[in-house]
Amino acid sequence: MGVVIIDGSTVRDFVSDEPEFNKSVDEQFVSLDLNKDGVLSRTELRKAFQTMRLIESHFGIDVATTAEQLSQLYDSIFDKFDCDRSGTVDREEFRSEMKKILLAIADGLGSSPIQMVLEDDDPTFLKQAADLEASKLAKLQSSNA
Ligand SMILES: [Ca+2]
Repeated sequence: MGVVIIDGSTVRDFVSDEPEFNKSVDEQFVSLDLNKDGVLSRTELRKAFQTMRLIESHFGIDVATTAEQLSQLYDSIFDKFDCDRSGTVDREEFRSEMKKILLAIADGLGSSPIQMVLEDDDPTFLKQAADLEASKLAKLQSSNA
């Protein structure tokens, strides 16, 4: 477990590093595609958001609290992801929505850093964004030395 500090630019850097971002999103996609049919169903995506804890921690203040509200929220998110209304979310849809969500989070964070306490194996994108930032800092420091 560790504490990381991230702000909007941390998240934006992560998203704009396209190869790294796509790799990470694709990994997430594969691990979420429980029945391995190459697309995410409503159930799979719902599990995804429960796992990533994006909704509870980052979708804003006072988001859904009851099971019913949560359910509606997950439904509306699924509809957002499923751009072509096919009833499933494919890899491209997943990538582009994750990007939008993360950029929205970045805007929300702005330049005020937040502290996050994370498990070492935390699967969230924000953890990966923070790791990327840390590795860049490390490179910067070693090149200055
Ligand atoms: Ca699937």
